[in-house]
Amino acid sequence: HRKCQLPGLWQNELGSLMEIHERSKDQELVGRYLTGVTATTNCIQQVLLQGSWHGPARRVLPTFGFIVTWEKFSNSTTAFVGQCFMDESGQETLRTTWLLWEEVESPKDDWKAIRVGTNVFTRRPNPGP
Ligand code: B9F
Repeated sequence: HRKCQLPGLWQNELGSLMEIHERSKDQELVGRYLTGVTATTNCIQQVLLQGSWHGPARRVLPTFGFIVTWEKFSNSTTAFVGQCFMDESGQETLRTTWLLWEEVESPKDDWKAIRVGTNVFTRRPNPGP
């Protein structure tokens, strides 16, 4: 049966959009991330995402990880890890856990640098030309 695929357009419960590009033969994951939420106003911009996955031919329900650096907003970085799932109708979802490290002034402040959470992404139809 059909394997879960990472390439395409995805949206999570926060309204964030990500576009993962097709990369034949290797495990490379590259694309663009457009967050639906940000602490800074009027600054919602797309940034690069990069990672790797067990695909396309290797696993039916592949795990993956990718990094987003929010250079347009601030000096902070989010790492997402997760797995692609498929229901009986063939609908794919990505279940992820993320860690966000926010810039702090000194190592003594590292305790307040981290935020953690989960995001579920569902596939969106690719926009037409
Ligand atoms: O708003 C974040 C930010 C970083 C430093 C100042 C503002 C950047 C965008 C993060 C988006 C997160 C969520 N979006 C999503 O799709 S990444 C994980 C979530 N999933 C204030 C200080 C640190 C955070 C907010 Fe900031």
